[in-house]
Amino acid sequence: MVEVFNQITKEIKEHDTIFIMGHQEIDFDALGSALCLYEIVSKFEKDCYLFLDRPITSMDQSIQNAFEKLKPLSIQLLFGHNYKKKIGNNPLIIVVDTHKYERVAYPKLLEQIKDVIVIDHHIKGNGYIKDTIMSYMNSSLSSVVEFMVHYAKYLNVELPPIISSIMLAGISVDTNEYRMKTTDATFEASSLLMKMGADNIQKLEFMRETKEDYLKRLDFVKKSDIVKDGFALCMMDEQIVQAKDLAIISESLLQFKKINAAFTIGRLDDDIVGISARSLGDINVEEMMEALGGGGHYHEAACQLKGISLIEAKHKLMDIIR
Ligand SMILES: [Mn+2]
Repeated sequence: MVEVFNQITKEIKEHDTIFIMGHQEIDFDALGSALCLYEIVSKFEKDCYLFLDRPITSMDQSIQNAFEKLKPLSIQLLFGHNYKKKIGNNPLIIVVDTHKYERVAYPKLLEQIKDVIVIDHHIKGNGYIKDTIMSYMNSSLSSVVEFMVHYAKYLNVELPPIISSIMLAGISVDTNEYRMKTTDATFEASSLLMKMGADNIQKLEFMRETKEDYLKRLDFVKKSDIVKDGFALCMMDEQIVQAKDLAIISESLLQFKKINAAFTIGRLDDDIVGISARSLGDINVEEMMEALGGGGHYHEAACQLKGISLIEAKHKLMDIIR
């Protein structure tokens, strides 16, 4: 790992302006990793910007709450406009928590700036960002936060407690509360974050949902079917939801005995249907989702299908399950 840290540090030092970008619909792992990196870059006295796909007011409520708490830190944010003046002479983009061109917060930025570093923990799939100056992809990591916390420690960079708390939330979300992809290194990273001032209560506060959302989800869990021995499927309705909503339902289904794989299908946009897949044991859902143009990890993966109905998406999925 030390070699990777040194290589990133070298690149940061050799550039003047650093743009940090997570994926669209930023989650706590992407946000926590980006913020940690932002703190690191700032220590090298470089101009640094966190590039987001949308204004904070149209983000997920829990992410909005996090940004509210981040206000005193005056982090420089960009939203896909007015960035050209900031590019300067010698810019670098660091992409975290995705390696797919179309998934980054603002794909256009990748056309404008040629020096790109990718740091991700998903299994490499199609549509990855080509021509990077460096790419560190390690699918044995629970989250990118797990990597970043060690990088901060290596450089002796002290993180503000609020950033540590957001990073801890990142590990919690990506592991579904230490149920998936969790190794000794995941607990070690969490322990480091607590030592750096992460507040577990604050983390829980970030992750709270409304009672209405909880009951709505329960209703879908109730309506899910066993479509094959050990395979559960939940069909949502036409209401537009976020990708993470699908993931949470699939994860809920895995809590039950005799369910070894769970799939949730729902509408992500007027012409996009999403499928979120979760599994236990030797069922590789990454392969299944990759067959539909998606990707992810062995035990958790997803795909997005354009221009088809929920029922058509179900048929495509059933073909693969069978
Ligand atoms: Mn992640």
